[in-house]
Amino acid sequence: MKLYDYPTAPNPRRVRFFIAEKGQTIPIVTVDLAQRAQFTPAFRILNPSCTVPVLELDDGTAISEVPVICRYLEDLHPDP
Ligand SMILES: N[C@@H](CCC(=O)N[C@@H](CS)C(=O)NCC(=O)O)C(=O)O
Repeated sequence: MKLYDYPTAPNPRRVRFFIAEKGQTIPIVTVDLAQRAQFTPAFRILNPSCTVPVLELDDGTAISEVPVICRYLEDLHPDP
């Protein structure tokens, strides 16, 4: 599982806070929004909306909405 992130962007920060509150660690892939990396062909395949965050599962599934990512992580790690 990987989280596509950009350090100063508010929406991925919401997911990082959620992960931290859960005491979990998820590998981060930085998508440099300042360099327009969200518009590269490879990233468009992952998320056609060209936004972060994206949670990529080990089977290649990509989740690109903050509430859905958090609900997925909550199901995986209900405690705390
Ligand atoms: N639907 C997404 C929206 C995420 C979103 O708007 N992300 C911004 C960063 S905070 C983004 O990636 N912007 C890229 C751009 O505007 O090109 C969510 O709420 O999870």
